[in-house]
Amino acid sequence: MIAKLPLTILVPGPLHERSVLRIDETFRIVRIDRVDPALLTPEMKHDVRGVAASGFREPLDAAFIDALPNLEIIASFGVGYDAVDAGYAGGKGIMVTNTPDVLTEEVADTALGLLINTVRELPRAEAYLRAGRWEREGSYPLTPMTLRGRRAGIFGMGRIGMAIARRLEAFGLSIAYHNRRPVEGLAYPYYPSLEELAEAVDTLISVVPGGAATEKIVDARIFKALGADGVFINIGRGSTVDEDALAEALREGIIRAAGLDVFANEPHVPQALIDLPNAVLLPHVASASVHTRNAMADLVVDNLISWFSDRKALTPVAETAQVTAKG
Ligand code: NAP
Ligand code: 8YV
Repeated sequence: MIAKLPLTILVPGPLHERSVLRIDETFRIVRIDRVDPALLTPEMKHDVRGVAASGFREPLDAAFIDALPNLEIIASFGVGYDAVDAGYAGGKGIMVTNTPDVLTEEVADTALGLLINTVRELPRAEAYLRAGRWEREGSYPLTPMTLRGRRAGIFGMGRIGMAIARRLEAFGLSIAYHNRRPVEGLAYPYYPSLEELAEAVDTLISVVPGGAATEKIVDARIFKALGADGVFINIGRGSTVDEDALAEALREGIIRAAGLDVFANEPHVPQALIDLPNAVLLPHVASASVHTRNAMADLVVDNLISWFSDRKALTPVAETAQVTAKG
């Protein structure tokens, strides 16, 4: 049992209940409804030393950071922290942490489930059974697609990309990848551009972070390169995909099928995608087990505790890796 620390942590907007409870046990917690500097009281502005937030949905930007002059650390829930201006925070000597590793295997499991559902049409086969069609009409039709002989391309061979690759190897698929830089010592074929990777494979699995560098990077050109037998799986971020181009590629047979866990404007999913029978759609559930979300929630709080007790963060993001605690 850790003694309560005389420090104020702000939770703007919704956060996993376990993080909230543990912050409340360990610190003085203050809450506002959303990430909005207009909601901060003068006391909050003065007292807040740490922020714990879901750093994916609501922009935690320069204006919000500047409104908290004594802020030392932003502990973000999730490995992706697209909405946190981590570069700005780092420039001001403010630490930003995320929740890597603890969700890697869960997300990779979901990626494989989504791939199999997409290729072998399992959600449609189940709907067929539940509608009584098996009894009335006979067997579900043979699926035109199979995993057998598929060539997988991983766009984003990082922690989760590697965990997906390990699973794909066990399933007997060949593997290639694209990152901005090749991973040292990794034997899988590397392609220096996404388009070249898409041309070389028939199953493209995207697990890159969101943000300006990847905005709509998976576009019509990439679907054309993937080709008519192509399957596109996105478990990374919806912002990386031109969704209009994807819907058109699926409708026109430019690619064969897609499995998507993430969308550009969640929780809204374009009707054009919902209408397509060759798209398998999940409501951003890749890490969403009680086990894994608890581990993520704990890591948010453990970062705060480590920062204020030992003056170091457990999982700093790249942009703030050089930030050190003052005093
Ligand atoms: P990671 O270890 O940092 O891996 C990211 C990979 O993407 C790296 O290999 C990186 O390589 C590559 N990359 C980054 N920017 C790129 C670009 N502009 N062009 C090409 N490659 C690029 O992160 P992770 O833990 O695997 O997580 C990856 C992402 O998955 C997260 O950021 C998050 O958005 C998403 N995610 C989604 C869910 C979900 O629920 N669906 C759950 C967890 C994570 P280089 O730096 O060499 O380019
Ligand atoms: C969570 C995620 O769904 O970690 C990420 O980057 O996308 C997911 O694990 C998300 O953080 C929930 O807010």
